[in-house]
Amino acid sequence: MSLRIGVIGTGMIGQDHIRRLTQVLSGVEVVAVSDIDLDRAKAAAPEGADVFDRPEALIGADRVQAVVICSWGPAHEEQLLACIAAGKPVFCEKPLVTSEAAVLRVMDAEVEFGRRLVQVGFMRRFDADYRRLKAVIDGGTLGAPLLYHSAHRNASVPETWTSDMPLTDTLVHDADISRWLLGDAVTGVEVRVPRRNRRGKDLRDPAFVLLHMVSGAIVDVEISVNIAYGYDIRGEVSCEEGVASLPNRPAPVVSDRHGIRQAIPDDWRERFIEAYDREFHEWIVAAGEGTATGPSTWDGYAATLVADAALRAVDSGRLEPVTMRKKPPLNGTAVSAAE
Ligand code: NAD
Ligand code: ISE
Repeated sequence: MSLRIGVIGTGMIGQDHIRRLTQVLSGVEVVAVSDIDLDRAKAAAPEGADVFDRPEALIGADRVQAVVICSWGPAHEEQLLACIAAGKPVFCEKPLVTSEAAVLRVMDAEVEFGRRLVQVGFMRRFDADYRRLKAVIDGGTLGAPLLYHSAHRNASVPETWTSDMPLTDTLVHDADISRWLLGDAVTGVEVRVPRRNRRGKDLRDPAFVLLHMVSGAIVDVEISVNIAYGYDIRGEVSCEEGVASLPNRPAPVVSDRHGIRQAIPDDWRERFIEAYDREFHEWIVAAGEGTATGPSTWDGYAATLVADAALRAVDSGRLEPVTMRKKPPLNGTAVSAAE
């Protein structure tokens, strides 16, 4: 029997996830969609799916067994709380929510419900290259990780982007993958904003972020959201006895009379296509059992605290501390003993 799901938010990633849920993965059926832009929801709805103008109506519908949230970050809290109140498993795109106060409300609601229901869309953890990189670090042959260099480059972002979003919407991926990759926790954040990219208009772009980890390791992150040439994600970990890196691009190397080159993806849809497929495959299995797997509310909480600290660090110019509360056992396996 297929898992019957409803999708809230039918913009760029909502449409891409509907495609994978209807054309790539099995054991799942999209039976409902909702968007504040009703025409967009109607256009994205698979045949036979109900279209709701209110997300709460979709969440409450008997036909809907589990929910996928792809609306804007500030809308996530209300929709997550409604899913938890209805006892329905929910996959929520990152950022889980956009403030510490909101994430604590979601975490408390899930704990009170008594079972994991929420999975956050940190798809990098499902990417084969990141998994192989983590296996090398965890294998210990290079010694302890000391530095992690993370480059997160987007060709462009929509006109609607606000100045905080490179830190609240983009940096959260690097915050999460750093904790997961290094098995460590973030204890403080610094941000430097160098000469701005003129293509980014009023955006704080690029941003250079330092994450101080509990072990003493340091992560540097380049956030560029208007770099024109493509979507380029890089990562290199310097350890005590060697260095391990993501392959530059998992794409064929082409040699011809113009030289030697490798294609660069346009955006996240192409670069992480297999990772999204895998994260949803695992989510569908867990949601079918009435629960969630992978990145949890706790991981969403950790990333939210880093984004909040980064915003404070922009204003203060100082190292801003990150202090996490004690982890409730329910919220998934901790990535580090430091949490
Ligand atoms: P988008 O603007 O293309 O689409 C968002 C859609 O949500 C729009 O159609 C909008 O009308 C709708 N919406 C907004 N508020 C709503 C509400 N209260 N109720 C119902 N619908 C609402 O944006 P997007 O790029 O598709 O991003 C959506 C979410 O997915 C964001 O949280 C973003 O950070 C995340 N995202 C994640 C990844 C990833 O790699 N994991 C990639 C892209 C986007
Ligand atoms: C987008 O929302 C994503 O999550 C992408 O993975 C990220 O690279 C991009 O910067 C965000 O805008």
